[in-house]
This record gives sequence, C-alpha cells and structure tokens, in this order.
Amino acid sequence: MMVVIFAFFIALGTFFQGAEAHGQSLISNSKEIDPKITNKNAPHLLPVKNRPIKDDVIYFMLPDRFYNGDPANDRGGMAGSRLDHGFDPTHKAFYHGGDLRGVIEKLDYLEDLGVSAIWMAPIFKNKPVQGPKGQESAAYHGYWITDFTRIDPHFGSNQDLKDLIRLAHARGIKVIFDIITNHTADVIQYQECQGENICPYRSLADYPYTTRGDRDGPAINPGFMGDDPRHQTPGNFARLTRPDWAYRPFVPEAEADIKVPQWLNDPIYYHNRGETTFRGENSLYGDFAGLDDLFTEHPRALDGMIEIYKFWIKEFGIDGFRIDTVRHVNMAFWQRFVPEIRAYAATLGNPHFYVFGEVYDPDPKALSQFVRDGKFPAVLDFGFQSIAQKVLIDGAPRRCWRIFLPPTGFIKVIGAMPAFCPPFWAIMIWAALGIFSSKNLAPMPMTRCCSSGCAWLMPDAFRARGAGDLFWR
Ligand SMILES: [Ca+2]
Ligand SMILES: [Ca+2]
Ligand SMILES: [Ca+2]
Repeated sequence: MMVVIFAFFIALGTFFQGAEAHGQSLISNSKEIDPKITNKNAPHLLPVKNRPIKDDVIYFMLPDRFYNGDPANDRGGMAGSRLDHGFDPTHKAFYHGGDLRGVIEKLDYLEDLGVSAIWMAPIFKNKPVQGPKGQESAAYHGYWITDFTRIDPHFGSNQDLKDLIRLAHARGIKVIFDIITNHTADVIQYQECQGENICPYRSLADYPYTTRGDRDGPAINPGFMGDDPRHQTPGNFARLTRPDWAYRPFVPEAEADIKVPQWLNDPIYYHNRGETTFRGENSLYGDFAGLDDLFTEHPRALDGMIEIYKFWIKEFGIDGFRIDTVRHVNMAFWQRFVPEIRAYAATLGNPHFYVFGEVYDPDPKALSQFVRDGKFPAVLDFGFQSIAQKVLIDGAPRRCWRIFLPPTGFIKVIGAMPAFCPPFWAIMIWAALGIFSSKNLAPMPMTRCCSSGCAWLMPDAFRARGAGDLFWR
C-alpha cells in the first residue's frame, strides 16, 4: 500500500515582473509533440527538455515517506539499532523505508495524477542519526549530507537514480532535486563546547579572522583582508590557513574522511562561529543545530559546490534544482552559482533547467532581492503562504486573499489592504511560486475546509498568483 505521509500537488506558474497573467498560461499550445516521450495524460505538454516550468504540475515528495520498493535497503546496509542505521517505521523521526525503487514502481500512479515533474527532498548520502543523547533523530528528510556524490543507501544507488530519471523522462516527467549548499551534516565540533548542546554564536566583530579567539588574542592568518565580496579572491583566501578564529574546530577521528568530496573534511571551509539565532550576521555565518555551516564566501567552497552540482546535471540529466536555506548563504555566491549552473545545463541540451530558492521569509521585499540580485528565476512564495495561513487558519479578513488574484483583483483592494498584506509594488517584481507548508495546512485539510464553509477558496486557489495548490494527507 502506498504510504503518503504528506504530499503537495502543486500546479505551478511563475510571475515575472507582473507581465505574465497568473494562471492563464499554464499550458503551451505547441504542436511539437513527440508521442513517445509525452505524458499520456497531458499530450499537450512539450517534451521534457523543451518544456518551460510554468507548464508543469509538480509533485513534491519525501522519498522516505512515499513508497518502499526495496525492503532490503531499509537500514542502509548498516547493522545495529535505530541509533546506528536510523530505521524505525514506528517513530516519525526515523527512516520509514521509502526509496527510489518505490518512486519507480509508482510512476504509473504519478502519471495518472497528471504529474509532469517530481521534486524530491534531498537524497544524497546523509549522516544517518544526529542529535544530543536522548534527542537523536534520523536523516529521513535528507538534509544532513556527508557525501555529495552518491545516493544515500537507504534510498538506493546512483544506478537506481539513473533508472528513475530514464523511466520518468520516458513518460514526459521531469525530476527536480532539492539541493543544499549552506551546510553539511554535523561533523565538526568545537573544543570549547564539548558535552554542551549549544555553542553560542561568536561574532565577526568580537572574533575577527585575524586573531586566535577574541580580538585581543594572538595574530593568525596574516594579511587576510576579510570575506566581503571585494575580497572573495583565491589570493586573499590563500592567506586564511587557521580556522580557529572563534572556536577551535575539530573533526572527530572516526569521521575524518566521512565527507565527499575530500575538501569538505577541512574545517577551513566552514565558518566555525557557533549556533545561529537567525538574526543579522549569524543568519549567514551560524550553524543550524550544529550543522556545519560552509564558508560560502570562500572561492574554493563556491567552486566546489558548482562542481558538485554540475556533476549531477551531467551524469544524471536532472531537470532542475530547488535550493534549500538560500537566505543563509551570501548573495555573491548565488550571483555566480545560479547563472553558471543554468548555463551549464543549457550547454547539455536543457535550456529550461529551472532553479528556485527557499528563502524562508514572508516579506516580499526580502524575497525579491534573491530574484533581482541573486539571479534566481524564482523563489518559493512564502508571502503567499503567510497570507494564506492568516486567512485560512488565523481568521484574518478574507479581502487579504484577494491580493493574490489577477492584477485587476489586487488593484481594487490596494487601498484597503491591512498592514500585513505585501506591498503592491513588491508583488509586481516578485517572481514567485506558491506553496503551503504541510505544517501550516496540516490543521485544515481541503476536505474539512470545504465542508466548513470556505469552498470559496477553491476557484480562487487556481487563479492565485503563480499557483493553485491542493493538499491532502
Ligand atoms: Ca527501502
Ligand atoms: Ca550559512
Ligand atoms: Ca558542527
């Protein structure tokens, strides 16, 4: 039986500079159809490599929670208890057994739904279990990567991925990866915090790169000019040789070579400043619950991440990336990463390779920066998500919802807009995808929504900016 813990069914559109009417061009009318590679339920769709993302219906899944096609890999080939291999289908924080073979087995189901793209949560090799003693959980979600070059053994093999992509493409279904450049698994530890759960953030002002420990400490890294965009050069970073400017980071001996590619094992490529509180500078430089925060200003880290993700495009023919934790990486990183990845995909015959970012911020002004300055074709529409939550769950006035309808709709309500509705101008420049998070809609599945008198939402949902979303569980 299919196990669907959560799933989104997202009909996507993009919203570029207000010029494209939302929801009105979901389907192309081209006659260039190759029946051999076109989704049987959507014969109007262009073949995978010729199809713009706005024509796609994307199905987002956590492979671990989708379908178990191969029980032999449930423990990822590891012995021991759930604290070793991470498998425990009776506990929501551990692996449940879903894998790539399961996705392959259910391609008929996905095709019958009318899905034309699959967006999978990360599937690279992870550290299977993390967390302080007594609070351990497993990497079933895929966000604790140690090896960026292979599929996690809980999910299958690189060959399984090749098979999945070949078979999906044969049905006209794209495969989109969920990728991370901000951090790796929690491997690096700090001498000063051994045995502690939280290692407090140490700022750039109090702990500069050129002194050991605080600013009165002994001089280190002589000649290093800082990590601002002007100084993000190989020459400057060649002077950064000691990573102990704030804490004294170390890699436990048993994990010395756990990360792949090899350069990722060196603490010099990480910020090593302790835990983020998601505010100001530490939002960029801090660790999330100990996850090792990459020094994304470092040219070697930037080159390394570009190399990693080009490999997946070249070897596997991936069709797009959803990028995680975008706001926690410096803008200069994106200004090179996004165009270079897309240009590379185009040279390999995929001019529609799509990249969209997770910028977890409901403020359109903050989101729009990543489209305007960060070169993202689009970011997830957390402004939309935030308003939807306020209207549907928190009881905010229904007129707020109207700002997401076609332009005449939100021009009408602009004068009466409550303060929390995003400013009109920002919406107009905001390339957006709509999304609800499972957390936010979990209290109100669509069936309950309709039976409780908010059926007005249904037609509106499909006319809303960028997206109509259905959620079920
Ligand atoms: Ca399995
Ligand atoms: Ca960061
Ligand atoms: Ca760490």
